[in-house]
Amino acid sequence: MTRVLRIAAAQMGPVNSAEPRRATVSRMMGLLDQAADDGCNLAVFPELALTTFFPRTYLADLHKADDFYEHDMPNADVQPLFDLARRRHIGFSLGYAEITTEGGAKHRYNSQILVDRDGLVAAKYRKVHLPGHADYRPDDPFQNLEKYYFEVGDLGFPVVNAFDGQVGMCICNDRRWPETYRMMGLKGVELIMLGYTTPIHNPRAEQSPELRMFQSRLCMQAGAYQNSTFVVGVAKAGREDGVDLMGGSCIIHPNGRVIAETKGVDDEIAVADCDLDDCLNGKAEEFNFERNRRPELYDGLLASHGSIR
Ligand code: CDT
Repeated sequence: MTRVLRIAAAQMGPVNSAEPRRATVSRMMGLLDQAADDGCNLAVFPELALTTFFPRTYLADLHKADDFYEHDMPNADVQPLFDLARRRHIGFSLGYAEITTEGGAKHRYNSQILVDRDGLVAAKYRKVHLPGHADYRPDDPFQNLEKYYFEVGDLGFPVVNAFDGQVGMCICNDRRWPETYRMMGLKGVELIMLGYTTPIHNPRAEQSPELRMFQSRLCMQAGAYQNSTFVVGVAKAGREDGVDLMGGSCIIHPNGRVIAETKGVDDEIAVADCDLDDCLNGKAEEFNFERNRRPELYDGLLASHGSIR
């Protein structure tokens, strides 16, 4: 028996602030159509796919940022993408800024959803590892205000049964944390979909674009291998509102190898056939958690700040 899913990493070029939501959605529809033409069952879009990466800009009145968030999902602007998915019988995963009102208070999350082949939302994830800072730093040439614009996700790391397998999601900075993969690995994940928006320069550290790309790949490949799962990492790339974002979207096999990747920094898909049964051997042997993990010796892992003696 095989469980082959043909997956498209649907990388997007920049989404500049001036671009209307509907124009962005129509670009995504172009990518989804391409993926469907290639026989894909599933396409994965980047983090905050519908807008510019607005946490790089400070708005003192948080409510003035409301237009960057989706109040409902789907909504009138993105409904055509959902309709296309249903018509072409292809699923997708999409990152977006979510605003919701609970108990009379507004909550904002950096979210990602999985939509099935009938155009229905099958799962949702809210980003846990928010990089950057919550305070505006006027002397800093580079703001990353994710902690200002978003709360830490409150849904944990769900793994759901979908597309014939065990499927989970995470978002951008989450990919740098082994806990992200292991939380899903312990639930038997076979496919992790993640979108990212990563500047090619880090002004706070002497890092070449090559080193930053290496680190991005390193953590995704290690996460795939150590949990015997496919990982699909998808970039929003190119020069967005004056900031250069890395591309390098890729599909990674449970053996840790990259099996498909994008070449440029614009709208582009990379496609691979992913047999979810390829996860089974690693889970049964080398990374048989039941047999080979030693949780009784990992006590301190829940300590927060390097305080283990
Ligand atoms: N979006 C996001 O999480 N980006 C971070 C950038 C950190 S920039 C120094 C990332 O980990 O890629």
